[in-house]
Amino acid sequence: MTLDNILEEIKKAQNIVVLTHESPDGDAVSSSLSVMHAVKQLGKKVDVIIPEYSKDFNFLPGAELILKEGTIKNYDLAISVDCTDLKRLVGSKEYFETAKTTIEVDHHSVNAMFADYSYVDPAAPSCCQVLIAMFEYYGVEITKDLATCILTGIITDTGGFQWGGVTPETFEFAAELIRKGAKIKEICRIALRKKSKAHCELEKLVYNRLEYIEDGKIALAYLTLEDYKNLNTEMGDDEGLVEMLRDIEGVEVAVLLKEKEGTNGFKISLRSHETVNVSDIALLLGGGGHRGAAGCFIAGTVEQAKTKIVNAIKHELEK
Ligand SMILES: [Mn+2]
Repeated sequence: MTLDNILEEIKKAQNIVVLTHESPDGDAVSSSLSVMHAVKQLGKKVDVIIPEYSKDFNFLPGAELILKEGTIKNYDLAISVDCTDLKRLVGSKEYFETAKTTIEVDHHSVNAMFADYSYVDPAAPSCCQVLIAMFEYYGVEITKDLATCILTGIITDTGGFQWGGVTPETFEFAAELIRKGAKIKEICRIALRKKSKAHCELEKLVYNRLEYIEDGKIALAYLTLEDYKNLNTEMGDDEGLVEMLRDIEGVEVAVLLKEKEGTNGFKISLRSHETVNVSDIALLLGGGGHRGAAGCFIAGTVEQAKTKIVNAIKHELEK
């Protein structure tokens, strides 16, 4: 069984590296640190490499150990978490490619199964929930630090137990994590609700540029590199903006176009209430994600990107 093979590989390895996707969210950073805490219990040397992430996650136990680069070149074992395919391991891909053995743990329904051992549970609402189920199977001790990381991943990827995929099991895991010492109030305050001032300024811009298309079924806004520069933004400042558009009355698909540095194009974030499958729209344009949350990249000017994404959404709405 894959789970047994994974444990065997972890036990065999001397040097382990943990990697996650680019623009890491709360689940990505939390999953990485959760694996680190668990693997350390087995007496292993483990590096967590995340080239860039929001400083908001620095409250997570162990965050001070996150590295920008590896301490060695060829790890015995590379573990990727919360990542759908190799090309999303931006900045850390080389460590995955040069490792002797590779493992991936994920919860995205579209996953490239790119490791020697892929353990993917698309029914789980966060990668951290897949991990806690694994850790229970392995008999890993859930310390307060580990509990804090896992609960943060579950809370951030479910918007505080609100989004799709949350099951009674999610609450059972959460109850157990709180019993082990995770502080839900603190996690929600820091990882879920806290907004930077730059975020509020971006929010203003998004509301100013908000366009309703198709009788208000599509809500669309964009942000340019200049906006980000003018506001001196940091990574994570634009978190939650596309969800804000999704929650407007009558909106079925929310779209936020974010100009991406060095690409001459836009990163497109799509959200829905899951009645429209935005993952299908993103897939058509070379991206991916979940039924209610997905993304892709479109090259060109803001007008060109807008036309392309709106046409793809219209096509999906007509289905
Ligand atoms: Mn996730």
